[in-house]
Amino acid sequence: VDTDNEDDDNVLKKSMYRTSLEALTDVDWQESRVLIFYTGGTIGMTKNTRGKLAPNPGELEARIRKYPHMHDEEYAKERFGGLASPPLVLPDCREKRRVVYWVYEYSPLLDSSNMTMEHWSRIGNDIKTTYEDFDGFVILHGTDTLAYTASALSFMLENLGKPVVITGSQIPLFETRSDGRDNFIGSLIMAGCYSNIPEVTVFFNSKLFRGNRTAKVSTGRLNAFDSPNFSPLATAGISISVDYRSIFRPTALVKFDVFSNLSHDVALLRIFPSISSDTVKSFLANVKGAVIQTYGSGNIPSNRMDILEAMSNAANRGVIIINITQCMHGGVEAIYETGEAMVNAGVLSGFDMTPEAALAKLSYVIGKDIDLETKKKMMLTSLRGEMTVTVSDEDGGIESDLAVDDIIESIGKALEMNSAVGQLHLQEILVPTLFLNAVQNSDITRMNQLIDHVEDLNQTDAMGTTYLHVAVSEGQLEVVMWLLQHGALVHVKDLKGHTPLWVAVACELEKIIKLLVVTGAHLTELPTRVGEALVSAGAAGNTKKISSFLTAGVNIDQQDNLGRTSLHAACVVGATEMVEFLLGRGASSSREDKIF
Ligand code: ASN
Repeated sequence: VDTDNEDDDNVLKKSMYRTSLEALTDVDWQESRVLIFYTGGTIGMTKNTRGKLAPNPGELEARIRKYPHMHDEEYAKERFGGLASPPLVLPDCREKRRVVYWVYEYSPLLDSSNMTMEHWSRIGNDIKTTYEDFDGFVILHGTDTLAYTASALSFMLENLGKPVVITGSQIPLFETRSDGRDNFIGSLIMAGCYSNIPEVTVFFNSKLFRGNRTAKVSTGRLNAFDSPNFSPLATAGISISVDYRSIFRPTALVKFDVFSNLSHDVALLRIFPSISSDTVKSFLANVKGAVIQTYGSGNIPSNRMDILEAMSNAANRGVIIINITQCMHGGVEAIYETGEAMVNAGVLSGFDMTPEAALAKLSYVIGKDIDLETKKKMMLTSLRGEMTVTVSDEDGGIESDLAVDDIIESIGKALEMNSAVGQLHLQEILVPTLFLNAVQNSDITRMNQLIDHVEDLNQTDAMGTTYLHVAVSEGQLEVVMWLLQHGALVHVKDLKGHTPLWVAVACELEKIIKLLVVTGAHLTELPTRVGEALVSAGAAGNTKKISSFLTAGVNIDQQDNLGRTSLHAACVVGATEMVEFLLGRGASSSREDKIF
């Protein structure tokens, strides 16, 4: 991304990538667009004259262009040959879409040890600015504080519907032996080709982790990151295998937004044998939120009334105290008396959160303008899949739906597929078919019965169509709402590049369009393509179609590639009513086309 021509106040502007974005012509459905934020870290460093690793501003993009593993120059020339600063293109990697990507370099580039909460806000706000223009985002980041950034962004990016993948490396990208290339390429693939993983994730050493579950576990190994309490979301072997059942998806009917008013008044204290009262007291005196790392499953010495009193006093003053374990694996459980004392002192369980996630969550929750009780409730709720909330046995487990199990079992028997593997395979085939049928028939009862068996609610068929595309094309508002509330994503495109919103506009479904827009949907078609559709609606006198486009957020004066607007078209055919309608909705009568 060319930043030189701006009145460089170090702020990301759409104009930096717009020209090349708009150069993507009709065939853009075969491509996905990813924006890389290069914040610094070893991945882009080179050795300076003193032999020390340091970032080198302005170098990364130019060097990537020379590496055929990371950039397909031939493809780029053919597609973007005429552009002054063409985007980069990932060579073909056996995925359905080609990843076209842009690099936005931060200034200054940072070793991640120098990063602060302000940098998280900057990244968050940059994602907000560019959110509608890209299918996914990659953040190149130093590894030292990467798990903190990943945790913080997972909370700050509210109702995220697109992939945000953070990566870095142990050895710089351009060294002959480097983990950087695999991490870089893997992250681009995940951000560009897996729009059904709408989470803040970390891609490192062939694994995709939920960001707020990660920790840096090694200074020297290439598997520098782990997610001790949560299995990877995806693993890149010969092919990429995704555990769709674990994906966290937004279910609220609201738009994506970024919350960046984080509180700085949080801190972490690790209990150790014979820790002094004064240490605990002075620590708690200076914070609004405290994470206490205790022994084992959440224990402190039960005879240390001084510590418990200090905590209880702080909790009464309104300090939110979270108990997490010092162990690398596992979490806080109320099984020992020594742990119960903490609960009685008003300390909340952080379950199996990592220290990074606990601190980031506290800082996010405390920054909110809500009352203390709601803040505490939020701390005890898994907001982004950051912790496993253990439910006591009395509440019972999830009961499997016998009706569905029975159907699968009896079909299995009829087909003589009696092994467990055979049954599982059958389930993988049958459940999507049964669910699709329920969606098509607006059978919400059936959908409710099947949902726990559905592996990926955003799964696509051979045409790239999702359940949401289908429900929209059937015009069933209730089914669309049900799907959105269960995690269906508004941004997944079919193989023609259309999102469910385009389908809703094409079918002129006003209420569904409104619902999708409220949930953050936006048209992704080229503006001139939208212009064409407006022109033909204008010529056909189809006011309903024009209204649908307007509800979907389209500018009434949008021109096609010949510069025509719907008003031009209506005038040419003498559709008086349409002309009145358009003028009444604010159409401009002074747009010039390129024809006359
Ligand atoms: N010190 C570096 C950083 O965090 C470490 C790395 O990226 N591997 O920026």
